[in-house]
Amino acid sequence: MRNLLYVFLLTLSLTASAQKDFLSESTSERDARMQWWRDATFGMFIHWGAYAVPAGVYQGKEVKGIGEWIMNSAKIPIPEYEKFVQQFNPVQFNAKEWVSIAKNAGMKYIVITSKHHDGFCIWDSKVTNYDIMDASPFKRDILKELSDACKAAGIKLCFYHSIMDWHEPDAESKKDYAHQHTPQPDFSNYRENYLKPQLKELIQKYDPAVLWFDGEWIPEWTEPQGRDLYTYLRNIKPDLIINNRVGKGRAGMQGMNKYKDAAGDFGTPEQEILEGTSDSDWESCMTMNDTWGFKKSDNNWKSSEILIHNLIDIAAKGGNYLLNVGPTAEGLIPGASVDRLKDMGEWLSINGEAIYATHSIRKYKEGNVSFTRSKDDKILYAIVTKPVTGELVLNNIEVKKGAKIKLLGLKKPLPYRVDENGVLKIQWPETLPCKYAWTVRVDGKVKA
Ligand code: H79
Repeated sequence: MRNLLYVFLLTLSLTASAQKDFLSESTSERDARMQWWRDATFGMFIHWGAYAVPAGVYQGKEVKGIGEWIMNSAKIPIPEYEKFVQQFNPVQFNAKEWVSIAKNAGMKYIVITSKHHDGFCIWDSKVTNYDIMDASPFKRDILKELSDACKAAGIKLCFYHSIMDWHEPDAESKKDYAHQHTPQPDFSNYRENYLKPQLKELIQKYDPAVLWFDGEWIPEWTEPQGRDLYTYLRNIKPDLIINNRVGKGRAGMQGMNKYKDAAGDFGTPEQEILEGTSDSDWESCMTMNDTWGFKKSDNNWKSSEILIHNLIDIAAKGGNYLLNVGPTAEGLIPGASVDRLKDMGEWLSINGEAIYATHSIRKYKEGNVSFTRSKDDKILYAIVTKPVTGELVLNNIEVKKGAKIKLLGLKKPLPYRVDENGVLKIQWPETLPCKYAWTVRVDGKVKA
């Protein structure tokens, strides 16, 4: 009897110590874990899966809405949608080329859809046959190839993973997003014996730096389940970063948490940028046109100028920018995206100092000028987003006595004066080193 009691207590303590409570870590532990992500500032989102095959068209008709939702929007039955999976054969896919497009754009991490809502898995999964090896003719492990290419290039690889799943019968939601009608879906079976094992597999095989959840709004998913999943995943990989869609904290498309202590490490504004700075970590995910997954009819591309201005606005407000590409069914990133990413990379090769590893300032903007500051607080960056004629006038800047003011990309310092009212007046150069926006580097700060 006594022995039995010992065995019982031992088991109990082992179970308790095996599951560390990562939900209540200290600020310094959290800061250390988040450091690379905060410094990175700019990442590439990739939405890629079988939806690239229809590319927005079903039965000869254009389907409204975002490309990766076509299964739901066009009410495509599972066996019909599986035909797209059977045709998914992106023979032109070249992981090294994608990674070099991201790297040359100045992006420091990639978040790709391991599985979107449609349920199709683009890695070699032992948990399901609905994956790239067993259900498609391609039979190449996309995530493995990307993982190798990212490692070689020093880019962090991360996975978007949908909690909602329109293919797994037990994942079917009461809200019936995909119109499949399983008689008695057992969501807990899906969660414990499908979702969690797949995520464990992803971590063990490819060591992702971030897991980026989505589709958490189905009523079957709860905050306690989110907390359980968060704890489960960080017990597998302690320094893993996880977005706030792991639980139920997210307040709609605005993306920040609606209650305190919600599970997850950062807020996720979608297709929008926060109004101002925040005390929480956040990342705006946005498209370059109007779809995430490739849609052949969508040519509504944002200009390079808008994309660069968004990056500046986000960096000044202390967030990250996760900018999406939707590759084709052949495996190519659309040319329009590649062109814009090249422009962003050129701009960042001159101005990156003002973007990466900088901090935000409460008064982050004055007119057309956005501010960031170096971590040691010694350098102020004033990023000018509209052409200037004559002098750049800044009302609220304190310059260190005798300091030189420089424009990033130019050798010679810029002449300036501080007038009797303390207004800083900088002579604007005739020739500029780049297009779209220009950074003035000042030894100084924004006045309190
Ligand atoms: O993967 C991309 C999209 O497919 C996915 N998120 C990005 C990153 C996406 N799914 N849905 N939407 C975007 C728009 C849907 C919003 C809604 Fe809701 C879902 C409206 C109601 C449920 C979430 C919860 C937003 C408001 C409440």
